[in-house]
Amino acid sequence: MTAPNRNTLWGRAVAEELARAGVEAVCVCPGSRSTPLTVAVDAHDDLTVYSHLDERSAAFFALGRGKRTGEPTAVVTTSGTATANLHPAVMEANQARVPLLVLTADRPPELRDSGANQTVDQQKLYGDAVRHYRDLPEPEADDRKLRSLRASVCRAVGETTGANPGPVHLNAPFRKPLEPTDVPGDVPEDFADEYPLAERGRDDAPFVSVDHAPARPTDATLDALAAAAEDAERGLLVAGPEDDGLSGDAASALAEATGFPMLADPLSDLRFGPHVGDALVVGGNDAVLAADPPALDPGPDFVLRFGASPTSKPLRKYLAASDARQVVVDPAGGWREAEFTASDLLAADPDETARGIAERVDSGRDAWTERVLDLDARYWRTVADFDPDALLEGDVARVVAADAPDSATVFVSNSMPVRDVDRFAEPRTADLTVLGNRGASGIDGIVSSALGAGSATDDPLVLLTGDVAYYHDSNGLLALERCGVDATVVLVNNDGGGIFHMLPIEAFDPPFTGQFKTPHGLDFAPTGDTYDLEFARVETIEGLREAYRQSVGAAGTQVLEVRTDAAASHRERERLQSRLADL
Ligand SMILES: Cc1ncc(C[n+]2csc(CCOP(=O)(O)OP(=O)(O)O)c2C)c(N)n1
Ligand SMILES: [Mg+2]
Repeated sequence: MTAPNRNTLWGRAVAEELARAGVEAVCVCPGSRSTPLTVAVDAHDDLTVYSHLDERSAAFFALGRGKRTGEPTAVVTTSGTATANLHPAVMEANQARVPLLVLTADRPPELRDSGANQTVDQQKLYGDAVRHYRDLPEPEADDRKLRSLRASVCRAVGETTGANPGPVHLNAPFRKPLEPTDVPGDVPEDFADEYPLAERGRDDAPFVSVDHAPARPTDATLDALAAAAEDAERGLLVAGPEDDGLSGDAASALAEATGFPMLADPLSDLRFGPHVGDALVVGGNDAVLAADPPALDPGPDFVLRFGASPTSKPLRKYLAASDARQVVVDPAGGWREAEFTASDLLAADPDETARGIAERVDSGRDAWTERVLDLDARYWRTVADFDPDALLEGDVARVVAADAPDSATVFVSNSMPVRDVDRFAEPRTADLTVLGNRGASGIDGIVSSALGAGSATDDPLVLLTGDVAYYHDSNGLLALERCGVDATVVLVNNDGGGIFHMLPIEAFDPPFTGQFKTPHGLDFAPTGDTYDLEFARVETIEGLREAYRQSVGAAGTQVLEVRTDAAASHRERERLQSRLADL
């Protein structure tokens, strides 16, 4: 059956190619100009539509889903300022390399820069933050144009994945009528018979199948790296934040062959999982490496690095101060090394590289390995014995990671939560997928990103967040009901930005309290009624443990608020730090 008008034909082709190219979900925001796209994705059997009212939340929800699945989620918006609300998530997707496909509807070209309503300049709106941009042609029932449209959508989906995944922007102009109303003659009666490929595409396959083969390191490169690893006296692996980087199995093979311990960032996807133990995973970088005198001295003479720049500043500084040879393995050949200390960049698939080295090396554990593992064991014993009088922020992070069920998806907000997970979350063999927005480290969109990740898994979903981040994206809580996600939200409420106590500005008050710490005195309990969730306040570590245990096993969403004292929590972190001198 031929479409009632060109816009319907166009929207349907977009939806078909999205689904055939592997997109499973589309976040749709209400608006008129995007009607042809909205009607088409809503009607498509293979696309799950998540309806969002706030575009910023929609884009972060899609981002979170992309982080969890490694596949792009699409976002559809109307024209105008709606499109700019996607920008923070696009930036994060760019820098954290998360697949994301943005479809913005636009007014027809002659109305651009004319003063027409809800018309803004959407051309290349996100600049260099997207892997690919295309202004689609105006819809028309035309063989070549429709083939070009189908190819453009497949190309766009393809550009979101591969060695350098990220966001892609398609801008789609439409003129009225936008609804599936009959426009006689707009699509010729015989169009489907004349041009079946343009009209229907390839039925069960995308119009263009895009396949990105991983970049394999050459034998010569692997031989050289293996020789360097064999020669090293104190080798170290560093795994930075990466959603889809080195796998646990490849990390284990590398550790087995080289005996190198691995400093695993909490967001590396290697701090937790069945490989821990085999892969010689150590953690607590934020505390251990900041110890004075240094706990690991002399340091490594050879470092193999995977993932982005580590969250832990002490780890970054430690690497910067080292004169070891440092090889960064980056599948996209990107530059994510802001200490400017790497000596080699290898643009190759991390798993291929790790396995290739492992096959060529047989040196195994030595005294250096045992020293690092022993230090790690003593560090975690110190953390376990550390018993502050009050329930403080580090304890919350410890409970969230230690008591998370096997398996679980744990989204960790920026600011102190991710740092506390680094410092207080001991490596475990439980299958925890720990995610965060560390590409641009915004405290915006955290709730939505977490719920988007939760929408893509049957795992229990946990969000560990600060109060400012919770407030910032409280709009995102609407997705609990609208998108059918359950979560356990552990809300660390220290009445403002506790992180700023760590900065020298703390000593300058004013403006410290009013402009940096920003206590707000907000009572978050009413978000329980507003968003139909259970809100509970916990006061003790036992209370937190019990409420957490119940929540992760229960249906519905529970917010567990822990009120903490930011300054006291910092003093406790320092007290832990001072004990490390004795390790
Ligand atoms: C969108 C955005 N705005 C501002 C900042 C700067 N910033 C970093 S941490 C922070 C405070 C976060 O407070 P909260 O979520 O309560 O965490 P806490 O510092 O208390 O651990 C702010 C405003 C940012 N990273 N992102
Ligand atoms: Mg706070």
